[in-house]
Amino acid sequence: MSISFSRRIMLSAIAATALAGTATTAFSQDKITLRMSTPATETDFRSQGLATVFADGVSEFATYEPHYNDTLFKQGTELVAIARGNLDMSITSAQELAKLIPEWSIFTAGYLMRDPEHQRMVFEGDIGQEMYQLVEEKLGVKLLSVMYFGTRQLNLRGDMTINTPEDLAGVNLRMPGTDAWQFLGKALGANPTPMAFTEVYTGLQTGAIDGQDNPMPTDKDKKFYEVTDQIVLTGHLVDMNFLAFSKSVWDDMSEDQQATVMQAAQDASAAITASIVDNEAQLVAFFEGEGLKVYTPDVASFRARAQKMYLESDFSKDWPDGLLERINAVK
Ligand code: KDO
Repeated sequence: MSISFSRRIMLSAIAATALAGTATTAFSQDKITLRMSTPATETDFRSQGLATVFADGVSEFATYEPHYNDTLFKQGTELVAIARGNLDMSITSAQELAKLIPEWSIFTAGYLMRDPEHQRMVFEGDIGQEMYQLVEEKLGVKLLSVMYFGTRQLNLRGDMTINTPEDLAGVNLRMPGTDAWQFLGKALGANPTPMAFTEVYTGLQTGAIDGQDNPMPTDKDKKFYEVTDQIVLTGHLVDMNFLAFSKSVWDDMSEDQQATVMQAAQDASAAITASIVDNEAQLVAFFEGEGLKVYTPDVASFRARAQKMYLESDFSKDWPDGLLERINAVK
């Protein structure tokens, strides 16, 4: 696919402005530069999938420029940066979206999604279209695709056994810093402590926190197993991320380019989901080999407490009418 002549002229004009320091999307040699910021590492499955499948898919007219480990924007500031025109892309979450659009907090609820397939069907159907539209209208950010990020489990220091939420009383559990994440920590029975993702390893190593929650592929990638003793398979959140894209960059692209970007995002997300599902299946054995205790608690007691707390919370007042039932009915 080649870029049209008139578009090339327009891009050169924008490039001149960018040099003057006022435009934030940089263009070089007729190619759009798509700057992506994430707290994730370069070896994370999402980072890898985007750097290969997405970058290759758009390479005729765009250069994908990822920034890892919070080096460009801090965790949680990416969506506002995109909305203000300072960033082109990020890997965002329902929790980040819920900070800006309260209706989205429904997707932050523990024990809502059943599995990656349920997640995919919800977001690739009517519900996804409606909720993506809300983000576009309210924020000027396009969500291109959903990807499975893994199922979140507890990962703790110490040799206590966690069977029910009561066993987590007083446990300082690091959760990411938004209200929705902190509430999830409380719903599990723990004492949630906010901390940036990039500081968690040191927090565990020094004992500043007693544990953290993440999907097992992330625990492996970040080497959290080196500084913890157990993984409790609560499966409290079938976690997902969305590829967030600047609507103004999108609107400046031709229809062909938009279709190519959309396809590349969906292909990359499908590849990421498949690799995470595959990796998760192997990780219990890996962590046991590293000397961690891995076990399943009384999941029903965690589910019952979390579901009750969410339904009684202020979050649920913002959930669109009937959406919970519609999500549950997707099969
Ligand atoms: C984390 O901070 O624990 C978290 O897993 C939260 C996710 O929503 C997401 O932001 C993720 O970090 C980052 O992408 C880094 O993996």
